[in-house]
Amino acid sequence: MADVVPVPVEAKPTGTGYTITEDTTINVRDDAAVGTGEYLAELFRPATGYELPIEDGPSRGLNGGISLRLDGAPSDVGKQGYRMQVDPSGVKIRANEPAGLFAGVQTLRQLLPPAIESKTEQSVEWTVSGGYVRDYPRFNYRGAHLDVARHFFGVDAVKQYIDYLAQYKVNHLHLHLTDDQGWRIEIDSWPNLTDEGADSEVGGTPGGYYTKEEYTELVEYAQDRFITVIPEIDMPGHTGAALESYAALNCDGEKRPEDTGVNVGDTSLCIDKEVTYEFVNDVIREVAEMTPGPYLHVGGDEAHTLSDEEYETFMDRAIPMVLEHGKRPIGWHQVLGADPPTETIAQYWYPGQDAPEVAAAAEEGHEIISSPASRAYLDMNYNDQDGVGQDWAGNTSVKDSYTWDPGTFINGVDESSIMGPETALWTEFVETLDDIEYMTFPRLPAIAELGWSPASKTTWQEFKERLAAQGPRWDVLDINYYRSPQVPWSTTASSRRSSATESHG
Ligand code: IFG
Repeated sequence: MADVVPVPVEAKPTGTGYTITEDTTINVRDDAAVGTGEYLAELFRPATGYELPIEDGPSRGLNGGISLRLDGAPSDVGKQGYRMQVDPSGVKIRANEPAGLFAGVQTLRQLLPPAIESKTEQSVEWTVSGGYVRDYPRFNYRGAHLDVARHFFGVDAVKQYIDYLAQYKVNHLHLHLTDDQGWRIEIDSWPNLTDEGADSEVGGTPGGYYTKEEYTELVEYAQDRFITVIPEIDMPGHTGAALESYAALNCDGEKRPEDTGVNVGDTSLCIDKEVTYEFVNDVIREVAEMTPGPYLHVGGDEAHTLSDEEYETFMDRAIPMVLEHGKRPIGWHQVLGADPPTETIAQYWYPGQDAPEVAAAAEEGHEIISSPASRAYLDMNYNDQDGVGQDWAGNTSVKDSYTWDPGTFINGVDESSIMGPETALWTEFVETLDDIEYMTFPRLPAIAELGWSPASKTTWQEFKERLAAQGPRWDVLDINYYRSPQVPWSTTASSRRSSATESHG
């Protein structure tokens, strides 16, 4: 029970545990739990080599089994929590909702030896130590943002990222789909966005985009793991790819040249043109239609070419469109400058703890997602030697990413206004899945714990031991993680290939 990340609310070792054998069955009585049963079976079959049949009804197997049920959970574990009991008769996971069973499966996964992560059969005794776990999240929202505009990452890479999020109980994936360097989502009514605006990326390599079918494939893959996709169409700034694709969207009527650089803040849609709002409405409508989740992110950051009035004029028209198309708007916290409707969520991203405009907005009833660049921006380098990212918010060590509290970080914002933490991985200099893994591990599991576990149980001295115990799992999963000297990694961990580690100034 000792090494689970995120640390559970309550975990008590009891007597003898349970060993998974070739006779083990997975017992699922509720139809809504079958998907999680199948997920669990697919997770454990490769390394164990066992059939792990899924049966409905009480376990008929001789030596018990793993049972997932939607009754019998204490009400205080809520919609995302679970209760787990491990004893010689088997593993019992109980939850009020399927998401809770899924969280319990992630914990069970970590109670087995690291070899369980292997894709090939391992001769290991698959014993789960006896115990009782009662667990549920501190914040209902635990997010991870991925910038697929600066560098494009295809469906397989994003699915892999989704698997990493699921492993640590992160339940929202914010996809930064558009920026100066690329438009990554097909919009039928404005085809040039991807015909012209998707064929490059930072550095000039080919880029790419998601067709509507591919985007839907990602949404469904995430949903099967109880992860909600949040699409971001960054506006009115960070719109270079749209301005390159359609001359009409530019105030001067000229297409903007292709951008393969890393500047920020020098682009904007043309606030005074009616065609801009037709464009925005069409894009919001089509993105909303292909997004089952409740949120649509309008960006709103770094519109430095606009006056406050121009920015407010734009947001006063764009945000109601999000609401009209049935979604709840999110914006980077600059959106508050337009005094948007209270249901607009502000995503705080500056590095410091003082943000009076955010505190005032929280007072008025806005909810806040906490993504301070000094803690949660995974594109920040670990230190002056290691990382493929940036350092404008300072280097962010593993310890920096853990030793803060999303509930209290922003001065004057009460925890009750905080939806939860969200990591952000910007990809100006992050080019490969290896780079993504290097910047994400170990810092994403650290922040995932801050989002899930009780604040009273998140102490660095204790966490770093549990984090070290994750290393052998990441080795088996072949994750290219940064072996931070702050973490007492076990010596058995194999030597790691590291990513391009020159840091970018
Ligand atoms: N700020 C920009 C991003 C990206 C980032 C890199 C936000 C909201 C710096 N905006 O973060 O586009 O360039 O760390």
